[in-house]
Amino acid sequence: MRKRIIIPKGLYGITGEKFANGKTNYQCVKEMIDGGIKVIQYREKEKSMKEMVEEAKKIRELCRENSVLFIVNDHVDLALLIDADGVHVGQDDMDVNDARTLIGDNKIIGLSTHSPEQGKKAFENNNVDYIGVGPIFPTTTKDTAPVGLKYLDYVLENIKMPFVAIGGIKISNIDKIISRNAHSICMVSEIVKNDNIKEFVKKYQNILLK
Ligand code: 3NM
Repeated sequence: MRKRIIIPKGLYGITGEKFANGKTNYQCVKEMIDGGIKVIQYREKEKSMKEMVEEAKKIRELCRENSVLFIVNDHVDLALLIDADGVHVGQDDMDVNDARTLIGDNKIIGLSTHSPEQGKKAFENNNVDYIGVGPIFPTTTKDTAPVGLKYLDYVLENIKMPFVAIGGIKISNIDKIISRNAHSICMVSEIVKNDNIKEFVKKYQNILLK
């Protein structure tokens, strides 16, 4: 039976160019890596496939040079094309079993989950390496209603697999996630909006990995 691939603990970085005050996805990823992040997801909802291929190839190389895991959001074809380390899908994207057939056993598959039912189903399917758990707080980055800390607490109690706490996580509320000992934590807008992304990431990696 296939063994789950464990994603790194600490911060899980996702691109979010429209919140980045003029910085490109590439620049943001570079700063996140300089700050010590170990996993990056390329998430891009606004560019053409042609633009995404060009950009993702460059970011893929940057991650490879720095031994940082590189995961592509939504697009299994793009992940395959650029030999990403994995793909992250949502509930309405390609089914994880089909994604596994395409991408093979040695790549990472992440699945967004928003309820105990979805989390439980993901846990029972060993094609899923990790789950996204959220949105924990209100967010404008994704059009999904917040599930609150209740679902996070359910996961901590019942779902023994790696997960990323996500959605509306900011300096003002991250303590609620840190104190619960989440496997990894994602902040999209809160990271990329910083003038000094590197220092911000470094600070939280130190807190999370100590
Ligand atoms: N996925 P921010 S919430 C990309 O719950 C994404 O699956 C979510 O962005 C989920 O940190 C989310 O800016 C947006 O709120 C996270």
